[in-house]
Amino acid sequence: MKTRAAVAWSAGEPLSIETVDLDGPRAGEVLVEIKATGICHTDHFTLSGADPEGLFPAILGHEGAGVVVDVGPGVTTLKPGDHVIPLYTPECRGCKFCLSRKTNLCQLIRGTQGKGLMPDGTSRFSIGGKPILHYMGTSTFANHIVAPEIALAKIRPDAPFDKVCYIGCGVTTGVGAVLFTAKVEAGANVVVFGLGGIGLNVIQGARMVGADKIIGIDLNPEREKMARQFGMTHFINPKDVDNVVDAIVQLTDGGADYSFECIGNVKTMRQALECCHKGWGQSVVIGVAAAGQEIATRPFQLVTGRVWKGSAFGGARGRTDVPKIVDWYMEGKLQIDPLITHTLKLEQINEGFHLMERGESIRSVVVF
Ligand code: NAD
Ligand code: DAO
Ligand code: ZN
Repeated sequence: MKTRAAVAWSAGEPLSIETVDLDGPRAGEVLVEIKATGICHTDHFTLSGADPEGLFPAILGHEGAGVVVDVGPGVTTLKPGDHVIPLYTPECRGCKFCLSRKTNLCQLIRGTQGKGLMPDGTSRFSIGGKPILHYMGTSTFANHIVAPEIALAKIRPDAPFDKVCYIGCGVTTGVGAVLFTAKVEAGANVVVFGLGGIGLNVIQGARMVGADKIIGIDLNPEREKMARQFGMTHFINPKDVDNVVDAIVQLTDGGADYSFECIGNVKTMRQALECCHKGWGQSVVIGVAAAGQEIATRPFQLVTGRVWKGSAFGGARGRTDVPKIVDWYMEGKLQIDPLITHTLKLEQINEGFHLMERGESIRSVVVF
């Protein structure tokens, strides 16, 4: 079939709207009509050329929602008409990683997904016979995609696509890091570095679990208002204090119980660790730093009980947890609507990237 997509022909170039050939689903695969997709920082990172693993030409996008159109042989858990969210972290429930119950990083199709290919080693997208690569196994900047069954979460049919697409990355990454990775308990003091599309969701996760102080850190003063609406109790702009770590330690009577780095900057990753309480404070790295960057601290920070860990996709098991997060949104336990600051047509997708670069959007969503 033919579909429309924003194609990334090469790094650093704007996306180009093209008519693309899409082969139908093979064994274990599903054809999905994408109804809406968010534009995330990570798409920007790859398109900019800063992502060492970025491959071109490709169809980017990893934060979508849509409807199943057709299924390939052997697909048992989805049928045409089902509403789904594509998962860049699949959940096969059978690999060593899934069975460990210690991680959400399913590895069954990791090798081919990282190469921009379907599990059989080929691409379903092409233009004029030339293959176009998939991206993160999702490629939600296309109106139709083929994805493995294990990389699709079935969601309730009454959830609005233009809002719940954000659960495909940002919401789950932020809220999940609080609930599934850190397992923050009620009454804890939480610090969030970076109040963008991820950090604001960490803040609402912290509020959901009943955190006490929720301290937000951002260089952009415009972020304070929205963060307070999501549950932030204190705001620190690093420009306004001599030492951000000292300011947090003072505010929390010794340090944070939990901190989350949602920027991708190795300097703030260090601050996030060192602002944690001696003996038990945990710092979770969510931000993805540029290629070649390394983190540093004095090892004594760890010897004296602080814990440094990371979180991918909020530690969520996609097929199990994403439908629950959609339910929480539909039940009013989570806010998404105020975070969708811009809704665009596919033809306007490059404007979505510009809004992000200028710090003017939290989330832009493309509706097909
Ligand atoms: P964003 O650009 O929307 O937000 C970043 C925020 O950090 C902005 O508000 C900015 O003003 C602030 N900031 C920048 N430098 C700062 C500094 N030195 N001190 C204080 N504040 C500063 O980005 P986002 O979409 O929220 O993504 C955040 C990070 O999370 C990115 O690195 C992204 O790639 C990563 N990410 C990780 C995962 C994961 O699973 N681990 C998933 C999605 C995104
Ligand atoms: O299993 O080796 C692996 C990689 C899993 C991908 C996790 C990606 C999380 C961070 C990237 C940002 C996603 C938008
Ligand atoms: Zn698995």
